[in-house]
Amino acid sequence: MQSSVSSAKANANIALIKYWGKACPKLNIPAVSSLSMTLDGLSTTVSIKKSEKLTVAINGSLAPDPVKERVFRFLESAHKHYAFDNSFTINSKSSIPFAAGLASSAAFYAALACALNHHEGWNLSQKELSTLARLGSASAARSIYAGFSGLYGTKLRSHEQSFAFPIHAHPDLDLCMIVAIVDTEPKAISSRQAMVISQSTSPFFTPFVKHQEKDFSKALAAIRQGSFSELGAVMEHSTLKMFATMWTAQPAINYWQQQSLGLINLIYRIRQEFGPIAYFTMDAGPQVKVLCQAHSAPLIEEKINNSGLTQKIVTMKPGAGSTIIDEHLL
Ligand code: 2P0
Repeated sequence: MQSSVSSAKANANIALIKYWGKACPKLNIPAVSSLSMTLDGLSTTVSIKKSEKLTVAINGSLAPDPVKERVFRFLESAHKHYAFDNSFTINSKSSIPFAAGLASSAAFYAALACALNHHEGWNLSQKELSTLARLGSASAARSIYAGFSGLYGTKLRSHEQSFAFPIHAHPDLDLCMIVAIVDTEPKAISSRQAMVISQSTSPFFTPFVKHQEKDFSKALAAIRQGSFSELGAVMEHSTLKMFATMWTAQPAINYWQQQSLGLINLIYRIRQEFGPIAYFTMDAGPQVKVLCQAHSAPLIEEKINNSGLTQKIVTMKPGAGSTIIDEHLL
C-alpha cells in the first residue's frame, strides 16, 4: 500500500526584535519575546510520508547526522503533545543557503509542522501550529504567519503559552528587506550553541532580557501605527544588544566579517546624507539585512551595490505564511 504524501511550503523570516536564549530548552521556549517579518522569496518546501525509519533529505542529498538527529528530537517532542506514529521519509528543497544566518531552520520547521498537521489530520489552528513549529526551532513559529508576527517568550513556561501571533502592519509602512549577502559558507557555531554560551556566560545577558519587553512593545506599536523610523531604531538597538551578549560571552562569539561592518557604516552614512531611510539588522551569520520602505529601496540598493562589499543583494517584500501545497518531493 502506498502511503500518502503531504507537502508544505514556508518562507524564512527575519527578526526585527531578536530572540536570543531559552527560558525552557526542553520545550524550546524563548527567554524573550521576538518580532519578525516573513520574507517573500526565501522559501523551503517539505514533503513527508510514513516509512519504517526516519530519513531526511535536503536538496536531493541525505541530511548530515546532526540535522537528522535534530529532526528526530523534534518528532519525539511533538509526539509528547500529539499522538502519532513518528517515523517518516522527509524530503526538502530550499532556496536558502544552509546555516548562513538566513533563517533556514525557521522555514524548514514551519513547513514541516504544517505538513505534519496535514498528514495527521490534526486540524490545528495557526496558533497551535506555531507552538508545534516552535518545538523544532523557535523562530519557525513566526514563519507560520504572513507579513509580520510576534512570538511570546519570557517566563511563560508552558508549551501552549509560547505561541506566535500575526501583526497587522500599517499600510503606509510598505516595508522591504534588502538582504546583502556577504558570505554563504555555513557558520562555525550554530545559533543554538551560541545562545547557550551567551546565556550562561555573558554579563550582558540578564540586561538584554530585562529590556526586551520594552523593545518588543515599541516595535509592535511602530508597526501598527506606521512609524518607520521608530521601528528601524528599535530594531538596530535590539540587534546590537543581542550581539553584545555574544561578544561578551566566554569564549566570545563573532559572526561579523569586515564587509558586515563596512555595510553597517554605509547605512550610517546613508542616514547622514538622506535622513532616516535605512536601518540594519544581522543574525547568526555575516549577512546584513536592511529595512527600508519600498520607495527608498532603489537608492539604497544602488549604494550597497556600488560599495563592492557584497556577493549579491536580494530585496524582499513581506511574504506569505506557511501553506499546504500540491507540489510533492516524494
Ligand atoms: C531570531 N535567531 O530571532 C534570532 C536572531 C538568530 C538571531 O532565531 O534553537 O534557529 O532552533 O530555537 O530559531 C536563530 O535561532 O534557534 C534565531 P532554535 P533558531 O531570528
